[in-house]
Amino acid sequence: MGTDDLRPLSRKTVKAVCPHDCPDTCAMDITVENGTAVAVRGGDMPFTESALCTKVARYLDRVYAPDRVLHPLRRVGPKGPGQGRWERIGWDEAIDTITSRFRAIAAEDPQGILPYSYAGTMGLVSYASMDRRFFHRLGASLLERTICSSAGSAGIALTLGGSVGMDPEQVTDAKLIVIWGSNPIVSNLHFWTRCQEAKRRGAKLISIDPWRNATAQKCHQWIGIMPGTDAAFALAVMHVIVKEGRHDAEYVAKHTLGFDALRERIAEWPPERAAAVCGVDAEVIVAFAREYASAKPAAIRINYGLQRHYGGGMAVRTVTCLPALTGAWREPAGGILLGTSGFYGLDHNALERPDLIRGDPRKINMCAVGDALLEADPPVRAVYVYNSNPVAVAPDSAKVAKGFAREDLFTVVHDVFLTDTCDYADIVLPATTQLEQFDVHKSYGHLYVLANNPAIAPQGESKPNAEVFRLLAKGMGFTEPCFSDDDETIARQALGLKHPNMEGISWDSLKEKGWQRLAVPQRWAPFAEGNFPTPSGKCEFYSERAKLMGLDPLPTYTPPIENPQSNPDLARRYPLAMISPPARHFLNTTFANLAFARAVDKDPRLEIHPDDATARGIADGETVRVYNDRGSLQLVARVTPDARAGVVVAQSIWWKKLSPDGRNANEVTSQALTDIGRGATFYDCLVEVGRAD
Ligand SMILES: Nc1nc2c(c(=O)[nH]1)N[C@H]1C(S)=C(S)[C@@H](COP(=O)(O)OP(=O)(O)OC[C@H]3O[C@@H](n4cnc5c(=O)[nH]c(N)nc54)[C@H](O)[C@@H]3O)O[C@H]1N2
Ligand SMILES: Nc1nc2c(c(=O)[nH]1)N[C@H]1C(S)=C(S)[C@@H](COP(=O)(O)OP(=O)(O)OC[C@H]3O[C@@H](n4cnc5c(=O)[nH]c(N)nc54)[C@H](O)[C@@H]3O)O[C@H]1N2
Ligand code: SF4
Ligand SMILES: [Mo]
Repeated sequence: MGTDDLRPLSRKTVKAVCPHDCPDTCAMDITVENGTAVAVRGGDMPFTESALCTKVARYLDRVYAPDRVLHPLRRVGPKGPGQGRWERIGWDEAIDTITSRFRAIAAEDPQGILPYSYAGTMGLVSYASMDRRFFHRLGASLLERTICSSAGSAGIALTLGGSVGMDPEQVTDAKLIVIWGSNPIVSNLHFWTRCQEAKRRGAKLISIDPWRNATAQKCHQWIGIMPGTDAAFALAVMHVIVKEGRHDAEYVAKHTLGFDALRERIAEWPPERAAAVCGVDAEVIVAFAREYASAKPAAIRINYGLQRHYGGGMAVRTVTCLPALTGAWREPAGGILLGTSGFYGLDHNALERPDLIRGDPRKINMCAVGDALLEADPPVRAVYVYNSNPVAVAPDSAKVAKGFAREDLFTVVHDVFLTDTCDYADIVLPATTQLEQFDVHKSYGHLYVLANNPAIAPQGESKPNAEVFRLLAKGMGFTEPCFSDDDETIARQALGLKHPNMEGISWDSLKEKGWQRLAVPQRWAPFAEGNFPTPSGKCEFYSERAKLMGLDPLPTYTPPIENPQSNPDLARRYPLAMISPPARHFLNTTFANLAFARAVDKDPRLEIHPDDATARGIADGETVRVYNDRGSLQLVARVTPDARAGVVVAQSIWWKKLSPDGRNANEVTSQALTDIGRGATFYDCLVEVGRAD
């Protein structure tokens, strides 16, 4: 028996938060025994209902993974996958190496330095605080963080005024739930449990999605539309509703702007026209319109899947008009939800200190990082990657990898694991996991604020993001007091704003309680009486701001860049529309390296409709090649009508180096940006598929 076993058992439960990029932002209770985390459970926060999803229930596999990066590393071999040979170095040497390179570049032009980060952790401290201060003060290029939600956010802002919507907790009382471009069993589990409760109480569930995903399989109806055609569908639905006088004339008159103009626009969209665009029967559109207008309350859950197309911003703007037309906003269980983040009043200026920005740095769009690394002028000379894995997640991956492979580029990656991006790093820094750091969280899928308390000591020599930026700031000689703020001070600053929804919420109360609901009513119908955060205070069918942005001021259909209508020649060569939505046991590329997650999915697959498979002589289980002008990858075919005809589905996001041919779906996706919000167009992607031989 070792001496450790004779110690009295110290056992505690720590209130934490799931850090991942997921709308549920769950509360977690961590059981710690003698300094080791032994159990992770769902916390008592109402939205979480004490249950975590299967992947985060295995969070300790991540925390205690034997292949975690635990020390700073310096690359001693050539750049690229399979090449990396690492040499352990100390933190002092790592910080010195980075700051001396940054100093030399900054002396000529600090815009040569590019931060690259996204949502590896969503905590306000780790996501955007000390890091932003550091790069602002440095005068580095500014990164447009648009890889996920910016098109939808910009689209919904035109119609509703911000990232606001119905309270997802109320959906249990809905009579109709439309799950539109969303797969909540995979990506919004705790919303789905509420949909199931509504179903038990008699609600009808309809999925509108090109893919009969896990959720659609459990809905009463699946409407399998072609990718990128949602706006056409919604315009025809509005056409039917207004033509048949099924709209809520009183709500429309009081709380919307531009109904007459909208009426003219939707007159152009009889169901037959939309049916041809969307690839569904006109009768399906008519029946849906009647059902949607008559069900009370009717809830729509849209997710970000439907805005990953060129017309994605306008699609979200257009779909979002529906609940005002039918007055669905009158009830707490009615309306539409894309995200809730606009309800929070957090002090992002205090967190990020945009006032520190030196000069007028250029902006680089993260979705086009491949082109930026290869073509930007003046060139990008150093990249600092944290909270992200661009070599695997950014589109047009061959260009991204080629950019990162540049011998003259100095690359730092701060991560928990040796990701695909680390293969190109000069210096790798070890990151803590959520169990090893302080943080404070908002959510984009509910209405609570949560505190994350550290449960265990940092593993190895790992450090949280903010700590590394404090060291870098010191190394650069930045003397502004904000560079000495500790993590709790930063959390306190985040909550320092006077905002009606934040009343009674402070860092101290939060740290103690673990979570607090925003100061809004329990049964809340935010727009029952209008009060939209638009300039007019109304739901804007007509948008002056859209006009000023050079856009159509009315809802409209903007087709994908890659489809038969916009590019018939391309569509002849590459007739299949490929989408690559989230896989259940991965979170983007996070978890995709862990044995439990890989055991479920085994090989990366391509779901293809039997008609499309037969036409190409492809049998179920065969290895296929997916290709277009940007690149190609190998996948295993799953022949299934769950992918609608004309559409192929490659669930994502796999690590490239853990895939059979070292490639993932982003080999074929495009760097083109959306109509509004300069977002990514991952699902605006035509391909051809053939047998691998
Ligand atoms: N398990 C798991 N959860 C995740 C993630 C993950 O990778 N795995 N990723 C997280 C992230 S970063 C995000 S942004 C969120 C939300 O991420 P989303 O990308 O919204 O993901 P889903 O909710 O899976 O829903 C996307 C759905 O949109 C469909 N779709 C694609 N194109 C269209 C279209 O043009 N029209 C319509 N109607 N549907 C379309 C897809 O087939 C899919 O079913 O999920 C988060 N949660
Ligand atoms: N083909 C295709 N591509 C896609 C998508 C798709 O649907 N299809 N979805 C897109 C979307 S919606 C998104 S949001 C992006 C996601 O892109 P990313 O935000 O890059 O997501 P991840 O791949 O999960 O990478 C996050 C990395 O951050 C690391 N990390 C976690 N916590 C910390 C921390 O505290 N500190 C540091 N330094 N690192 C940490 C993780 O280990 C992980 O390697 O991908 C996009 N790419
Ligand atoms: S990934 Fe989402 S559902 Fe899973 S524990 Fe985290 S917040 Fe909850
Ligand atoms: Mo995302």
